[in-house]
Order: sequence, then structure tokens, then C-alpha cells
Amino acid sequence: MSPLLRQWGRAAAPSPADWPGLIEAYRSWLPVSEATPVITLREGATPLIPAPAVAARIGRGVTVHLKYDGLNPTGSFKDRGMTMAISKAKEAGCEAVICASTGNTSAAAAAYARRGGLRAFVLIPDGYVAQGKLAQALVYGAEVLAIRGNFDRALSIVQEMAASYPVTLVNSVNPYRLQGQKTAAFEVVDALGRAPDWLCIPMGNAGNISAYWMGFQEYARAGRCSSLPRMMGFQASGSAPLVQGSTVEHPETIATAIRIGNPVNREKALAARAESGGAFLDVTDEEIIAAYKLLGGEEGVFCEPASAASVAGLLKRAEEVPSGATVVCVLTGNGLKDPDCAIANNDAAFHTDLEPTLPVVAGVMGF
Ligand code: AN7
Repeated sequence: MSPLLRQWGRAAAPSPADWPGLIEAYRSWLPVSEATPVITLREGATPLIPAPAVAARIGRGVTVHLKYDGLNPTGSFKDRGMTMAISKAKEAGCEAVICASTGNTSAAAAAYARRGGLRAFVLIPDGYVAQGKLAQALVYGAEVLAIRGNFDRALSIVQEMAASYPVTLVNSVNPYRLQGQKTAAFEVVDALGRAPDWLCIPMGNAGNISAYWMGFQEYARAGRCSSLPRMMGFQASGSAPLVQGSTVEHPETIATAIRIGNPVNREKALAARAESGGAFLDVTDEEIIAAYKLLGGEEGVFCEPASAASVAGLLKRAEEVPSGATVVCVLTGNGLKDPDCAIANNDAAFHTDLEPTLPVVAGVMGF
């Protein structure tokens, strides 16, 4: 039993309503003060879900857990960084924020900025943002600019905008983003009672892998865990600059969230790999979709394709996992973000246009 479950066994079960959001929960670990206006949607405290079907494909006593960050308020891990970035922007008196996004950053930026009373401008690659994410940015009240160009082009424009105009950049070059995101590593250690042996994570701009590594290191220095994980970062084969070691001019993948050719956190991610004895690997779109179906169909966990890259990568490297190891795969976003991908990629029995009668239904069911 995990230490957290043991602790809950002794007292009354905590109500989710008690969770104050990650800034209050981890205040002493974060660069906030009494003067910081905390903009929160009670993000964080996402479940660490056992994944027996994934573990069974590896065998040898390996245990696998899924850090399901798709259960954050806007459906992705970006909320962890955005509660910090928007709170600090508001503290600094800023009135508008801007970001480039493959979708999830724009949804989170819009939600937190509007909740804090700030304007939110988001630049997205026209035609390459999943429907759910676009819907969120619009409903949360962002001002959405779709450009005829990819994420990397959008990011360079917003960086210049923030340097020239009174708008605060909330992409992961904003240091408060990674500060907020490091709390996911704290939660993993708090739930397991130790650091995992392997941490498997998808990489786009490589902010999240850098944030996790910072979090694990800080917890280890404070004596909260006695070991550190190997950081295993995965990219889609058509969009794998960190695996290839050079910028990809025209990144392509079904996992549009990580369709990024020139990651801004390259140096931090390379340091995380080197310091942790980790590795980077690419996974094909076919391998991503196979993991996506396995997670949905056997684990009951619906994530978006980019997130499934962490499990695809783990399975691709299964032979290298030490016997008895504890592995955590980060599921960065909710499957509902990308319904088009779900409808196009499943093995479900879907019978349509049926006569509404009992014999027809029973017949289809095989009775
Ligand atoms: C589901 O929203 O870059 O390596 O603009 O949405 O920290 O970039 C999203 C990235 C993984 C990669 N999984 O994280 C954006 C954006 C999902 C994501 C990543 C993203 P980083």
C-alpha cells in the first residue's frame, strides 16, 4: 500500500474539495509570496493509476503506473505551469498574455488568464490543433490567431511580440511554467513513497521533462526520496529533433501536440538525460496509436495520442527495463482533446443504422 493510502486509512478520507490547488499545496517549494494573487482552478492532485496490462507486456515483476495529468481542469499538464505563470503575471501588473501553442497551452493560458481578468492571445498553426483544444480556447475567451505556419514559427513570433509590446509570454520559456510543472514529480514521489526507477514522458518543447527532473532533484535534496529516476524522453518519429540531434524543419505526426521541430528547452532536456542516465527515443505514429488503443481498451484510460508516446516508448524499450523496476509513464493530456483521432483509430464494434427492434439488437449481439 502506498504511504498516501496508509495515511488516509488512519483518518477520515480527505475530500477532493479540501485540495487547494498546487500553489497552496506546495507553497514552500514555489517562488510565490503573500503578495502573489493565486489564480487557481484547483489543478494538480491527479491520480497515479496502476497499469497492469502495460506491465504484463513487459513481465519480469515490473510495475507500471500512469500519471494521468489529463484530469487537470483544462485536461492537460499545462494547468500546473499556467497557475504559476498567470499568478506571477498578475502579481507583476501585466494585463495581457501571449503564447504559441499546439493546443493545450492555449487552452490552459486562456482559462487561467481569463479567470485572472487578463487578456489572452494565442497563436496556433492553422489546421493542426485538435478540435477539443480549439473549442476550449474559444470558449475560455482567448483571442485566437491561426497562422499559415507551424508551431515553431508561431513561437518565434510571440517571442518577438513579448520583447516589443506589453504582453507577457507564457510559453515554457517563462520560468514560472516549469516551477509549477515540477509539482507533478512531487506528487509522483508522494504517492509512491519513493522515486520511480524510470520516468517515461513525451517531449515536444521539452519543458515538462525538464520540470520533472527539477522536481525529482529538489525532492531528493530535501530527503523526500533517496534515489532519482532515469529520464526516458520520447518523440514522434516525424518530429524528433532531440533524438536526431538537429532541428526538424517540417515536423509531422498524428500526435499534433508534439509536432514541434525546434524545442526551446533543448539544453535543459539534454542535461536531464545526461544527469539521470536517461535516454531519448522516437516512436512511430503506428506505435503511438497501438499504445493509445492499449491504454483505452485494456486499462480504461483515455489519453491523447501525444501522451501515448510515453507508453509506446516504454514498450519499445521493454527489454531494457530492469526486472522488478517501478516505472511511471506520464499521460500529459486527456483523450477527449482529440475526438477526430479517437473516431479514426479504434477497433471497436460500431453497428450503425439499425432497425429499432429487439430482434435486430439481439441478433447483432449474437443471441
Ligand atoms: C499532451 O500546447 O507545446 O515537452 O503548445 O500538449 O513540455 O513541450 C504541448 C505539448 C506532451 C509536450 N503532451 O510537452 C502546446 C505544447 C501533450 C502536450 C507535450 C505537449 P513539452
